[in-house]
Amino acid sequence: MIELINRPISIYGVKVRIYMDLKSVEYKQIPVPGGFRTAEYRKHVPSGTVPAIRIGDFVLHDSGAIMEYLEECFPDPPMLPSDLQDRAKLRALANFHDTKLEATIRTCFPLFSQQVESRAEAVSVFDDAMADTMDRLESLIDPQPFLGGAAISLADCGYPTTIRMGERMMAALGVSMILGDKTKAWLAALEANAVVGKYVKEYLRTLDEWIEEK
Ligand SMILES: N[C@@H](CCC(=O)N[C@@H](CS)C(=O)NCC(=O)O)C(=O)O
Repeated sequence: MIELINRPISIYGVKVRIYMDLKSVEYKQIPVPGGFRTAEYRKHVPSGTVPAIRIGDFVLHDSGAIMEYLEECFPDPPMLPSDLQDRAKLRALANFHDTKLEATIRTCFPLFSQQVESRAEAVSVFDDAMADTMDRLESLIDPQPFLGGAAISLADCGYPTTIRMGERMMAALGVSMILGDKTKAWLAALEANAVVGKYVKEYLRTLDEWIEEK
């Protein structure tokens, strides 16, 4: 049995869960052994990050590596195309989620949990960074209606929840996310999928509770 070590607030955890459910991969979600950011957890998962999977003695962190590993274990239905250049393009799009979109959204977390000296200025810097990131995303994608064509691919899985999370956090800070037309149509197609729609709704409830606590 695959154990998925996860926390409900982890956007990377939701990405892996969407992927696993779309593939019908069986797994059991378990809480972080020893607790999040503890020395105990790092004995189990040295990177200290969630999500991670455990299959017997085999432990793997990093959502992208986990999905690539599972894609090789469970090739059907394929969630990466067979053409090498198409595969490479989709991997680059999947990485843009982690290295640019989520990375930009992450910069606003301190605005929720710490006293920031010049709050209005910090929000404005964040707002500009998000506009730039969303503009890059709009130029990068050509959804048909998904990133790899008619079926949801591995590269699609991270985006719907993260975009909605960014939108919610920006609204809580008094600014708005600007979505391009291609991004809007792609998001609508993703959210129309029952698995994706369910996870996005569930995640936004968890996020609202988190924002409320801050
Ligand atoms: N690239 C990693 C990022 C995972 C990540 O940053 N997870 C956050 C929670 S959403 C985390 O575990 N942070 C704890 C830490 O870095 O100490 C992935 O794709 O799994």
